[in-house]
Amino acid sequence: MNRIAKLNLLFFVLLFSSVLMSCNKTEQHQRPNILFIMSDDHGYQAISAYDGTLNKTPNIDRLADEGIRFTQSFVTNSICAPSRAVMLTGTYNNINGVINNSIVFDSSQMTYPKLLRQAGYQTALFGKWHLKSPPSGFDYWTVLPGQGDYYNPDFITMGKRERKKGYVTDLITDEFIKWMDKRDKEKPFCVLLHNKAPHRNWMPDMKHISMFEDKNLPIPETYYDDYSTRSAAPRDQKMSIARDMYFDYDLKYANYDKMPDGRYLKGAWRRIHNRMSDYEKKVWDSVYDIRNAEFEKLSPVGNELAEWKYQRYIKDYLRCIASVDDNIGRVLDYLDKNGLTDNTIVVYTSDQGFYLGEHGWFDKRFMYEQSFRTPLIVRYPEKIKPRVDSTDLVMNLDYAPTLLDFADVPVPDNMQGISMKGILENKKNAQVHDAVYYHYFEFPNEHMVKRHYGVRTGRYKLIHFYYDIDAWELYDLKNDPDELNNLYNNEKYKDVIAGLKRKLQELREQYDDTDENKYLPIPPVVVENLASGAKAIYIQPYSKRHPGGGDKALINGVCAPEIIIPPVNYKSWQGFQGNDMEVVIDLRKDTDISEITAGFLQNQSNWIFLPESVDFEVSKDGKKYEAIAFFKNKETSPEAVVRKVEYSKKFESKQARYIKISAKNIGTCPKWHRGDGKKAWMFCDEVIVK
Ligand code: SGN
Ligand code: CA
Repeated sequence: MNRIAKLNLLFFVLLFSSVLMSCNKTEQHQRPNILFIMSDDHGYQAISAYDGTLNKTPNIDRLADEGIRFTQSFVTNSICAPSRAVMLTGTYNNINGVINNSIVFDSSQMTYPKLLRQAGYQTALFGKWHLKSPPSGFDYWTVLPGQGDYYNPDFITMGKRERKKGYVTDLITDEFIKWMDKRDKEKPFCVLLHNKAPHRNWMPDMKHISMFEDKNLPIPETYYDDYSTRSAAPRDQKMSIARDMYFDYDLKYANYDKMPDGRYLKGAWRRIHNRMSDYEKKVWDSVYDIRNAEFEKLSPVGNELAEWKYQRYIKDYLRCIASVDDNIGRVLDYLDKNGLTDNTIVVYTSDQGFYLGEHGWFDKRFMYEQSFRTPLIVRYPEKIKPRVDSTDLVMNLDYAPTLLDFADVPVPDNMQGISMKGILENKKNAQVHDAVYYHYFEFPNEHMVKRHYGVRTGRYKLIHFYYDIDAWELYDLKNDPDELNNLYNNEKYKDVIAGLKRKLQELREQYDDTDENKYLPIPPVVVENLASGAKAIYIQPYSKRHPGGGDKALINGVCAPEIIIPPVNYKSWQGFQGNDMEVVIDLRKDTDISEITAGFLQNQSNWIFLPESVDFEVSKDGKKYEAIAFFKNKETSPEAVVRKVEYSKKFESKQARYIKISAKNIGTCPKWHRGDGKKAWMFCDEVIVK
C-alpha cells in the first residue's frame, strides 16, 4: 500500500470510528430518563384525574392529560414495605422475603435501579424508604428513617442522619431539585422520588391548613357498611374511622381536660406536635383550637360523631395531598425548564390505595378495590400518546420489567412481572395479564386484617381468608362495584367459582406461592439445657406489668423462634421497665458448664429495646464471681424490625453452681422514639446453659 492509500485508509478508519462513536453517543443519550414518583397511601379517589368528587390535583392531572392513566392497576400486597420490595425486585413477597412491614429487605437482591446503574444510568433516591436495610443501588440517597415525620423531619443521607427544617413534602422535592442541578448530565438518570404524605397521621402544611374550612365533603355510600353477606374478616378489622381512630394523634383533638370517651395516644401526639417550631405550633394551635372549640360546643355522639371524625380525617388527608400536588408541579416545571420533559418517563403511583371512609375505614391491606387498586399514571411524550386511558390489568410487579425494557436493559429471568411497554406504546400484540394474584400476610397485627390471597379478573374477584379462619368471598365487580354482596354461596356462580379457583391455583404455581403455611408465625422452640429445673433468684425484680411467664420464664427452656413474625405470641419472657436485669441462676449443685446464652427481644415500636450491655459471671459459692463474658451493644437506631438477639459464650468447661446474668437497660427511650425520655422496656427471652 502506498502512503496516500495508507493515509486514505487511516482517514476512513478514523471517520468510521468517529461515526460509530457518535452513534453510540446519541444512542446513549436517547435512553429515556426515569422519574418514578410515588406517594404513600394515596388512594385514586383523591386524584381528580380519576375522580373529582373530593379534591383537585391539577399537577397530577397534567401528567394524566399528557400520558396514560391506568384504571385497573393493582398491588400484589397492599402494604408499604412489601409493596416497595415488589416494585424494586419485580418479584412477589414470597420470593423477595418482605412479606410484612417488620422484615428487613435483603439488599443483596437484584433490583431495577441496580441494573440501570450497571447500564450507565445515574440513580438516586429521595424520601420514604422503609425497607430497614440501607438503600443499595443508588449513586445518591437521602431517606426518612422509618415512617419519617411531617414537620422538621430527620433525613439519613448516604448514612448520615440530620434534622432538616421545613415540611417533609417540600423538603423531599428540594433535595431532588438540588441533586438534579448537580448531577452528571452526560448520563441518563433514574430517580425514585418517594413522598411520605399522605400517610397517617395526616399533618397538613401551613399553606394548606385552612383548606376545606367552610365545606363538608361527601360521605361515602358504604360508610355504614354492616358487612352482612361477608366473612368475619371485614367485621373483625381494627381500622374503623368511628371506632379505632385516636382523638389526638389522628383527629388533632388534644384537649385532655375535656376528653370525650375514646382512644388517645398522648405520647405519640406530644412527640409529633413538639417537632413543630414555635411559629408552626402557634399557627397550628390557633387553627385547630377554633375547630376544636366548635367540636366541644357540638358534642356530637353516635353517627354525628362518626361523621365528624370522617370530616376531620378526610380534610387533613386531602390537605396533605394538596402539598404533594403542588410539589409535583414544581417537579414538572423543573423538567420543562431544563428541556427534560420529552425524554423522561414520569411515573406517578402510590405504594397502594387507601380507604377514604369506604366500608367505614381508613388504612389499606384488604384485597377490596380501594386498597388493592393503586393510581398509576405514566407520561413519556417521545413514545406515549397523550390522554390515553388503559383498562388493562397491570400490577406493581410489572414496573421493574417495564422500566428496564424502556432502557433497553435485559429483564432478568427471575422477575415475575411483565413489561407494560407494549401497552404503553399502544401496540396491538401487547403482553397483558388476564388475571392478577394477591397475597396479604401481616396478621395478627395493628389493624387486624386477616391473612388472605385471591385472584381478580376484569369482572370477578375471589378471595380466600385463612389462618385463623377459612372463608371465601366472591364479588361480581360489574354488578356490585362496591363489593357489598358476597356471592360465594350462591349456586348460580358455581362454574364461575370453579374457573376462578383453577386460575388461582395456576397463578399460585406460576409465582411459586402454593404453601402459605411457610409464612405463619413460628411457634417457640424448647431447648433442653442445664438450667431447666434450676432456681432463679432476682436481685432486681422483673416488671409486674408485663411479667411474661413469671418466675420460671427465663429457665423453662422456651425460646422465641429464630425468625419472629410479630406479634410475639408466646409468653415465656420477662420484661424490665426502665430498670436493669440482675438474676442469679442456681443450678442447685456444682455442674460442668461450657456455654451460656441469653436471648433478648427487640420490638421498638412496642418500646422494647435491646440491652446496653450484658454480663455473664459464674460462681461456686454464690459469693465470689468470675467474669465470663461481657457484651456491649451498638446504639439504638430507628428500625421497626422485630427480632431476637442471642448473646452467647462458649468456654473451657468450668465447675460452677451459680450463674449471674446482668443486663443493662438503655433506661429511657431514645430521642428519635415516640417514647423519648420515658422508661424503655427490656425483654429477656431465655437463659440457656450447656
Ligand atoms: C403505622 C400506622 C398504621 C399503618 C402502618 C403501616 N400506625 O403503624 O396505621 O397501617 O404504619 O403503614 S401509626 O399509629 O404508627 O400511625 S405503611 O405505610 O408503613 O404500610
Ligand atoms: Ca403505604
